[in-house]
This record gives sequence, structure tokens and C-alpha cells, in this order.
Amino acid sequence: MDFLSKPILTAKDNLLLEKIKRKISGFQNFNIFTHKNPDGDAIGSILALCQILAAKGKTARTFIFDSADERFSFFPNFEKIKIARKPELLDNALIIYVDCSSPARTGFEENSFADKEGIAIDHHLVSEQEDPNVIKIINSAASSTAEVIFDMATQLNWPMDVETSTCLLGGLLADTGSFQHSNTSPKSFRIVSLLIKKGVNLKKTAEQLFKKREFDGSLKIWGKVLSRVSVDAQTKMAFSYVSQDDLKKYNSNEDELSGLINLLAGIPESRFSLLLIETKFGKVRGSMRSELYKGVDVAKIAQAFGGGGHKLAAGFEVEGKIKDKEKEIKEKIAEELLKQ
Ligand SMILES: [Mn+2]
Repeated sequence: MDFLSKPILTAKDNLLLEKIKRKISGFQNFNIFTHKNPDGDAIGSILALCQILAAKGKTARTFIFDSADERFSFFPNFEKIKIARKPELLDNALIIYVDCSSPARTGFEENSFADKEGIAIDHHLVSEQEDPNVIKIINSAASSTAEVIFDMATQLNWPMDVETSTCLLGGLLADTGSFQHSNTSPKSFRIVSLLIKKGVNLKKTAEQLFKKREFDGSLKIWGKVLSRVSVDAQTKMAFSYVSQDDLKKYNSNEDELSGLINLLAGIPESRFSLLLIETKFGKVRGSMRSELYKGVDVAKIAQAFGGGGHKLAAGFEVEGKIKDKEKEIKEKIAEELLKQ
């Protein structure tokens, strides 16, 4: 067996897989959740899992708390995702958390999950209290949750048709930024080659996922946000923000801002970047990025605000408006940075 053929799951994971297999066999109904502000990996992974379960004769529903970016509407069965503040859950169902590992990240009220049995499939390492009701399979070596699901499906002989494969490919492409991020591994390429064998269209999927921004509004607001970027002399943090007033003025929305943070991360004199976005719901969302050689762990900083993510890409959310919170957030970040 060459090294590329080895499963990225460890022996311990294999025991977990057996547990998960038995757990899934014991249920007919499944409620599938992912994190708030779902990205391409979250959407692709919940849809892939939903289709796999349907192909096994099970009944599954997928739920998201917010709207999803229009770009993701090409994912097969996208229209079946239920977007609602109050999820209409299937009864007697097993809960599956995808691309996150706890109720807190879903946005839904935590008591709707209380005492319910669940599984979490994820690739984010987070320090959370263990929940005896949730079996977690978390592989931080995987580029995306899509990769973890691909491995599980392969090892458990789950059916993967072209639609499921397209969802997994989309998830993997989204989280690796089309193989440009440092989380891309030889394994990622191997999985893509196997997905291509299953009939997915790599070119078309990549085009749909990263299609050019056509909105005049989005280009203008990107220009405004970039013109505001400052790099702090002490912390070397590149910073910018988007208020609700900006979004109104440029007739834009939060969806059109995705990708902007990655531009900030590339500013040469910075060690990491922060973009604050004011949400419709009276909160401030912080996105942080860094690059491998810059030696800043943005996940640790995000955790100080109750958020999470990866070493090089993380986020958090706090209540309030940017004008009231900016100073406090920056001070806390400077403090956290000293601990690294
Ligand atoms: Mn992901």
C-alpha cells in the first residue's frame, strides 16, 4: 500500500467508526446541522451526508440557521436545505453535527438539542466540554469535513453517487481555496482523483463555486473596505471593517463580502488580519487570517472571544456595534497575542 492509499483515519478512529456505524443503524430519522454562516464545506458536507443517508433508505433533513451564499445554489439538492430560526425536527432522530461539533456553533437554541443523541463529523480542533450524548469524529489533518465524510463513506461502504461526489468535491474545493491553502495535502488530491472517477465535473464545480463577482455593489464595497485597511505598528494586525450603514449605502450584503478577508491576510507587513462585519442581528462578526510562516495562531485569539477555527483561519462573534466594540476587541487581541 503506498502512503496515499492509507486512510487518514487512525486506529482509534476506526473504533469510533464502528460505534458510529452501529449508532446510525439504530435510527431511521436524522436531523443534520452545521455551523452558522455556512461555508462551501459546510453546505457540501451536509448535502452529501443527506444524500448518502437517503440512498441507504433513511430519512434525513438538513437545517441551517442563516441564509446561505447564493454561490452555493449549484450544489445538488441545495433547495432541500431548511433555513429557519425554529427547526422543524424529525422525531426520534439522531442529530448529526457537520463541520462543527456542538449545538453552540449551529446558532439554534441549545435547549433544542438537550439530552438528544448525536454524532459530530468535523475537522476543527476545538476545546469544548465533552458531551456524553455526542460521538465525535474529528480529523484535524483533513482539509475539510468533505474529506472526513469521503473517508467514512469509503470505509463504511456508504453509497456515493455523482451528486454526492459533487457535494464532496465542492466542500473540498471551498475549504482548500481550490488547492491554494496550506491545508491541501496529497490525500486531498487523491480524494479528488477518486471523485473524478465517480463522474464529477471538476472544471464546472470550480467555476460555479468561484465564479466571478458580477455585482457592481460588491466591487464598490470591496474598494471601500480595502481603502480603510490599517496595519497596527505594535501587533502588526491588518484591520478593516464593514458596518450595516456601509452595506446599505452600497446596496450590498454580507454574502458579497466572502473572500475579502483573504485579501487582507496577504498584506506583506502584517502578521495576521481582522475584518469586523456588523450583522443584521446586532452582532459584530470577526474573521481572522494568518499565514503559516507568520507564526500567529488566530484560533487561540478567536477562542478568547468564544469563537473557534484553525490556526490560520478563525472567527468569533460578539454582541454590539463596531463603533462601540472596536477598541475593546483590539485591546483583547493585543493581550492574547502576548500569550503566544
Ligand atoms: Mn470546513
